[in-house]
Amino acid sequence: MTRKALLLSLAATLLLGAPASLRALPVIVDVVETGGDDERDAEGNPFDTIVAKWTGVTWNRTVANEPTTGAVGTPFTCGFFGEEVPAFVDRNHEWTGATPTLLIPKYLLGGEYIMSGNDNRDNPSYSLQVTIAKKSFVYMLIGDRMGDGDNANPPNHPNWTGDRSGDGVPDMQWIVDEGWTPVKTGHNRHGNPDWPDHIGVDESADGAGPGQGVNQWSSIYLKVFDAGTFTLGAPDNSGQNMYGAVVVPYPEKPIVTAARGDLFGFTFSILDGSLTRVKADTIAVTLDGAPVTTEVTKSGDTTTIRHRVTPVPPVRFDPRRCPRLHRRRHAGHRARRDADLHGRDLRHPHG
Ligand SMILES: [Ca+2]
Ligand SMILES: [Ca+2]
Ligand SMILES: [Ca+2]
Ligand SMILES: [Ca+2]
Repeated sequence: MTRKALLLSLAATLLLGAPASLRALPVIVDVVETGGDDERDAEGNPFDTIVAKWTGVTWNRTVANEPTTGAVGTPFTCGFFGEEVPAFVDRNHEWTGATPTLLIPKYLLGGEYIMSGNDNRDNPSYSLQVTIAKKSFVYMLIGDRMGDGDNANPPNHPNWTGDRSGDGVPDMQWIVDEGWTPVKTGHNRHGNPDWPDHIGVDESADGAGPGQGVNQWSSIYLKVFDAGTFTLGAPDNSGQNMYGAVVVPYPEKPIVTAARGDLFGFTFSILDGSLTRVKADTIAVTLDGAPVTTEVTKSGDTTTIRHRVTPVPPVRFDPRRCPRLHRRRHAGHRARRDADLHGRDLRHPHG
């Protein structure tokens, strides 16, 4: 089995559950803010730190040049997440690459996101009830200074016990309690694979392009939510930037998340989709055109398919099993016999 054959001739048959009907945009269908500043002007109209907005929502600027350049009363629509999109409703800060060469992680690009008021960062009872139409990856962008005041390491470093807000609870303890996990692909400005991925914040939008004008960095945390409503808790901080939230739809069909192969076999990991799933007991694999035995296990949403090639023990060379050599051996015998006869003839011309 050649390496090329191993990589190219694998065909796996995956029987999938019946797909449900596909849903169109948007993914974020509602965000209900509680405990925010929800500021109003003298006439009672929304002003400055208005309630949270999200992708697809349009509102008229209540302060000039917030969240982007424009006069009061002109409309702004929150678009999809990407380089230099505005971060907060009451600032002209932008999300950007952590450095000019460390761009916004690809898994965030094109997601839907929530713009909240930066001045809600110290509101102890703040929360967002977020309703999503489909199962999604939800990413939290949390300022590195949160909890420990130090921009040189991740939020609430090193053990998430810091309480700078002084409420007696480690800042944003709910991130830990509710099972959010840091996204660690080595995509941080420290180049440290044990620390979460990074995104930059260009405060005042005074830098043009990725990683320009960056004043702060946020680390990225992830949790998967099914369709329905989930809650984001209080920012619980004392002066650093408010968190951001990006929602990326879960793949609808299963996707291969890992594929490793060598001369001793192969392993595939397949993540279930939100609408269709792998039925682990129906998987059939052919290799070089022939069915092969696989070990299939399923843990949560991940199906793992392993195939191991039976090791072939070293074979001792046996020339009798080689027809060409066998013929040569016999030819050699004949040659030696003829020589012996000839010699015998010479030595014993009459015998
Ligand atoms: Ca820190
Ligand atoms: Ca606290
Ligand atoms: Ca800046
Ligand atoms: Ca910028």
